[in-house]
Amino acid sequence: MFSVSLSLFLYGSLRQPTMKLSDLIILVSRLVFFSVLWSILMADMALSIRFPDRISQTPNDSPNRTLKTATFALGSFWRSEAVFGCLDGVVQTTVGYAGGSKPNPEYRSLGDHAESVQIEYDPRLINFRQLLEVFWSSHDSRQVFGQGPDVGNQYRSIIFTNGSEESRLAAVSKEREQTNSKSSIVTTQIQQLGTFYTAEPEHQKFELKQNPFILQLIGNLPEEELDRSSLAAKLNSYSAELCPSKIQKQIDAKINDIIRKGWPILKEL
Ligand code: MHO
Repeated sequence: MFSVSLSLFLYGSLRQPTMKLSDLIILVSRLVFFSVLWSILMADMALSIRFPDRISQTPNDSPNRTLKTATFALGSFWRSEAVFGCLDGVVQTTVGYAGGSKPNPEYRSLGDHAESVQIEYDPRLINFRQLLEVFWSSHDSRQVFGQGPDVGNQYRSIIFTNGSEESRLAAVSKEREQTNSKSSIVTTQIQQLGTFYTAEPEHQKFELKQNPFILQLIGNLPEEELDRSSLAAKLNSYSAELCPSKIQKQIDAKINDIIRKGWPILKEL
């Protein structure tokens, strides 16, 4: 395409039998113009070939990073999921049942399990210690047999651990919490994670599902994608107004921007 237009231009100029100085100047400027264009084109191609990884990737797409999981129980899992979903470094959140012995628990018959949230996170961006801080500051670990208005054993407070280092960190943080709580007893249990039973689909991203407008804004993802999506995890927190206020405002602005411009789909934040 490029060569064809260049030939036509040059042919147009050379075709005239007698060439005046002004024609020569025009011809030379055309040549310069096309050489510059050609160099830009070549440089661009060379760069794209040399650096294919310059194509921007969200952390979610990167195949080789190692993710870790952490599991907590801190009351209703609808809220627990929203507590963690907005944190930087949290990639995915899932609600389920853990901490008991009943096989295959269900929402209406969860036996001795506790409503829990499992968090998949990138340890380069957030660590277990920081997740523990969020855990302690997001519920009342001294409340007996329930959390907030919810009464029952299924709402008890638990830190589930994977291995001895996490158990140590959990114990240290609990001692600190107990010291700060003075006379009232911190009820939180610390236990090695056994089986985590994923809860029914209607409990996943529950807060987001109360917000059909945002669901539509992200393209009415099928359940499976919604469960895996870090964008959905963030917007689940946003819908529960549990993102840090700065992020809450940023998301407000982004959504307003989309509404104003009429772009149909929110892909990333
Ligand atoms: N207070 C909540 C508890 C829900 S939960 C997932 C309710 O509306 O019933 O246990």
